[in-house]
Amino acid sequence: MATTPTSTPAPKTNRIGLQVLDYRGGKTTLCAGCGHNAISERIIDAFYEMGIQPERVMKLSGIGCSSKSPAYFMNRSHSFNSVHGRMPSVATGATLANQTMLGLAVSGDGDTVSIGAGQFVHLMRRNLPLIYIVENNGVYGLTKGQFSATADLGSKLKTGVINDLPPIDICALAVELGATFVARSFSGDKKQLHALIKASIAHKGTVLLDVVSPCVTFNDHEGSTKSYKYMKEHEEAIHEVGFVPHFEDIAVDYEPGSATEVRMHDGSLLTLRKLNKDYDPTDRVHAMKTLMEADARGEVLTGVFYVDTQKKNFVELLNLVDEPLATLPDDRVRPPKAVLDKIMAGLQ
Ligand SMILES: Cc1ncc(C[n+]2csc(CCOP(=O)(O)OP(=O)(O)O)c2C)c(N)n1
Ligand code: SF4
Ligand SMILES: [Mg+2]
Repeated sequence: MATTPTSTPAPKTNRIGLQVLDYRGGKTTLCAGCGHNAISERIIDAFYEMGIQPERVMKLSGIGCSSKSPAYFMNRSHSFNSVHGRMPSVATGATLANQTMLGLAVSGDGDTVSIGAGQFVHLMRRNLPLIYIVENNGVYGLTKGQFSATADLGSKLKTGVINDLPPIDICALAVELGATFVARSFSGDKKQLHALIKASIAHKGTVLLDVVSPCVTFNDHEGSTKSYKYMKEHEEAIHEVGFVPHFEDIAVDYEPGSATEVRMHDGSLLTLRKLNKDYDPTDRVHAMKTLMEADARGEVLTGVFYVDTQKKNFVELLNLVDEPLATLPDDRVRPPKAVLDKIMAGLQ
């Protein structure tokens, strides 16, 4: 009897014809269940869905388990592991050398606000076009779990040591310093994190995404305030986030009157589902107050705290030429001899 030939369905592709496999990286060497692994998965999905050419992405990180994670996604992209806490200067240099690239920085709480605090604050105030994800577990996971500068007051290490210093709230710091898209999520909140990363890709200034990401080996025990259990009990979303890229049909699933829409630089819309009907993500003072009040209540607020799509970014401020500086020929980057001679003559 003749058999009917069966055709294998074509693999699913995104708007630039790539498969999700094209966005994957090496096999993770992080602990099974580490929150950082879940964040890598969300990065893969978001970049695939947004149809970003992997070769246009530069992955930047410092040192730590979190900073190792760029090896586990988008292995067709460019990548640079800097010295511990010094990634912001590498990111700044790379972005200025080639502004056509999309910078994706992944760092840890230690890398960002312990050893790296000095570099971090200047990065935030420059509003460099860059997505900066902090995989925040409150400890130095890679060096066996010492407290970082985001560890909560009174939280307990596996060894029984209690933290007696107040934490740095990375989101409040970023809002204060001038970042123009500041949000928090939780590594286990698939839907919210996915939407936030997609929205970040469309923003043209500094995105600071603080993602609470439990360290299952050194910070997931009773007494820790960055554990899965603690987060599940204390997480409060300020609004439901849905992101509608401009190249997809706008699927509306919100009740009129209960949503705030923020138009991104590239025309995309960020839809914020407000649970708290008064929350306005464009009000910087209100963002600071909201974060401080949540802190006083011991709550972990998630969602978009602050968005400013009007402020000039660092590349615009410097008024750079459109072509990447890295590929300009010598005669376009060096002052002509006549100009140098004139300067020299003026010094005599
Ligand atoms: C100059 C320098 N100081 C200290 C270290 C040791 N060190 C390596 S990673 C790390 C902390 C990493 O913590 P975090 O950024 O929170 O990443 P995690 O491992 O928790 O993801 C430290 C202190 C180092 N590598 N270099
Ligand atoms: S030590 Fe902690 S942060 Fe590092 S890979 Fe393991 S679970 Fe993740
Ligand atoms: Mg850490």
